[in-house]
Amino acid sequence: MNSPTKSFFAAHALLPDGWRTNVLLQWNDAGTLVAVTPDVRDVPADAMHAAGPVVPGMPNLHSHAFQRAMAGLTEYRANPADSFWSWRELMYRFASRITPDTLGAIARWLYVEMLKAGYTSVCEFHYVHHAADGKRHANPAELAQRVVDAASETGIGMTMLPVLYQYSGFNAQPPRDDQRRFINTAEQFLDLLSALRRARPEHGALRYGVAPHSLRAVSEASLRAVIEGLDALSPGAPVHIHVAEQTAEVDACVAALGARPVQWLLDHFDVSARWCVVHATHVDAKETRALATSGAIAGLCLTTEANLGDGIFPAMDYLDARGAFGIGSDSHIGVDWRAELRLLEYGQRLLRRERNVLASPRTAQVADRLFHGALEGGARATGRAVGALERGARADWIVLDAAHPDIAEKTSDKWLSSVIFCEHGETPVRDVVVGGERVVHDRRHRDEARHYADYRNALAQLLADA
Ligand code: NGQ
Ligand code: ZN
Repeated sequence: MNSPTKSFFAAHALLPDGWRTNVLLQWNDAGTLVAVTPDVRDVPADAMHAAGPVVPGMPNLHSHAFQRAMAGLTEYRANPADSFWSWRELMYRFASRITPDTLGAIARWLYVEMLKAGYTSVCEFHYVHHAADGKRHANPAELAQRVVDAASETGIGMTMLPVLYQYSGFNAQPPRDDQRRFINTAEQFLDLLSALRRARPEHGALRYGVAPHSLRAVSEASLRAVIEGLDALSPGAPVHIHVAEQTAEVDACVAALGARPVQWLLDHFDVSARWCVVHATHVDAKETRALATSGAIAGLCLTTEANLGDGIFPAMDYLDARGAFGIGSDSHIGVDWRAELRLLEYGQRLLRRERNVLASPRTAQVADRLFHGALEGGARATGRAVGALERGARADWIVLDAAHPDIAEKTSDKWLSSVIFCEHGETPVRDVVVGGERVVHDRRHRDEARHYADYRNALAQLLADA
């Protein structure tokens, strides 16, 4: 790769032990940090200099890339009881028009937006596999491969999680016609994953895992089979699953399996730190504590959960129980980790009519606690060495704009609070480096004009087909 230099000097950088000054970041050809040294006196002559405070890049642990192109198209009341489920009808209609070319163009633009926001890794929960009539592509992994290629073309780190989807509901209800694009048996699914891994092998910026869609969409046997199949390829790789996003799903799960979804999962699987339990919105007090203790990551997608009317995750109780969490932009109604973290706190404030609810006895500033928590949990959900500026981690970071009105004149202990809770004009994210390469400079992605033009063409085509 053609990094202009392999060392980077920051007057201020957020390291695992807090804000440090005069930090030298050094990385190798593979994009991995080989040294992170605070308080340096001698800065190499060829080191680049940061234009502002440096913080680790944020992992985005949940994305359905194609949904980016329908943001803003479902904000009207289409029927008397508009809900998640009626949104899903519109979403399926939109999904039915996606082609390999339009998917690639949407994903490239989405990843440009993510990078500009400071997301440096994404976990793609990818379930549109086949042609609209359900016919498999000559390469069964065609669509997933387009998404993987979009990540490498734009420069974002990726965890590709092909989705296993079998049924339309609990008790193995057959898929609907508009779900045919998603369907595989466990065996077909593992073939797809293997084909993809052969065509696009793992490297420092690419990892694979699996995503059984939800307890209503897969059987217990195939959930086991795909985890075993994954372990044969890549032991301990990430497993992501949607759970308990909607109360109707909880009720159906109780009726079919005799337990609430999170409880059932904890009782039947060895749920551990490799698991990312996406949403987990509807958990009772016992599930909240048990999920926290399991080490699994709660994949919170606050702006989407608000947009879809899912409900409010019991974040205070979960964090009190030391639960791990990360954030995802999911349906991409917005692509900004700052908004996700802010809403995580604001949901609790509105519910409890208090302020600074998610502070902890050790970390009085909510923003600091949430930022560090989302880095750590998000990183684990990626299964990649990201989320911290330390030796052995990927060289992924954000340079904030020192002159931004929410940062200027303040001391470093107020920067995260200001960046996360304030929203004034342009983003404070100025430059973004991924794997040691600067992909965003002065708020512009290196190829943004081209990817935007392609996105507009794709969107025009999808809307014309509507
Ligand atoms: C999805 N989206 O997989 O895209 C889901 C809706 C479903 C979100 N959960 C589809 N936000 O749950 O069946
Ligand atoms: Zn999702």
